[in-house]
Amino acid sequence: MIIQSAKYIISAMRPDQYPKMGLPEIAFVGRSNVGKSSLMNCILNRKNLAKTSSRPGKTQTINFFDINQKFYVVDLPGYGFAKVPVAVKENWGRVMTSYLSNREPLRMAMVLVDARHKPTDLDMDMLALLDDAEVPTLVVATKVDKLKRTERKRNMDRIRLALELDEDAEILPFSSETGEGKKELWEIISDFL
Ligand SMILES: Nc1nc2c(ncn2[C@@H]2O[C@H](COP(=O)(O)OP(=O)(O)O)[C@@H](O)[C@H]2O)c(=O)[nH]1
Ligand SMILES: [Mg+2]
Repeated sequence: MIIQSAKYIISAMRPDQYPKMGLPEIAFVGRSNVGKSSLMNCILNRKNLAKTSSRPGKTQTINFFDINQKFYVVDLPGYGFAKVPVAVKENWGRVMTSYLSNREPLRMAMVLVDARHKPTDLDMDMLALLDDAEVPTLVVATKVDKLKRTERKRNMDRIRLALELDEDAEILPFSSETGEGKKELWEIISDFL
């Protein structure tokens, strides 16, 4: 994918603020600190379009980016950050659920999990929600540069098992440090646009 333009459009808190252009949308979800902003910056060839931060739990809105005036990349709030008050968490949950289950232009969701760790119940809940909403998903294992070659297969198997994925379901290894997986990710996104 050649990125001719990547433009921040809006941080939406309510459905009436979502773009009304009708362009197809690709959403990115995952736990706080999983590397979502880094991945988005990496695949869009931008240093700081999606704000990266070592302080998790910062993105509380649904952020839309216009790519090539052809589609939107959608950054959803990271989940599972302990230090957020329950009321705020519940609101994020509602915001996310409403977007993911009712958004007509949504073509696909990338579910990011940290390649080093076993996925959690929250990741399972997210996959179940997407499954119910009949949104196609791809599990992306982030930060693979932190794994030794020998750990790779073991960790991918662990993710597959924990998320109850089919044996032939793809898990895409990704690193924003090395760019590994970037080309493959774009190929998959292009197929769904
Ligand atoms: N080694 C390595 N670190 C990463 C990678 N992606 C993100 N990080 C680091 O993980 C932390 C969280 O990244 P960020 O993109 O802000 O996560 P987000 O909360 O999911 O948006 C930051 O310190 C990043 O530098 C990666 O592919 N490899
Ligand atoms: Mg982020």
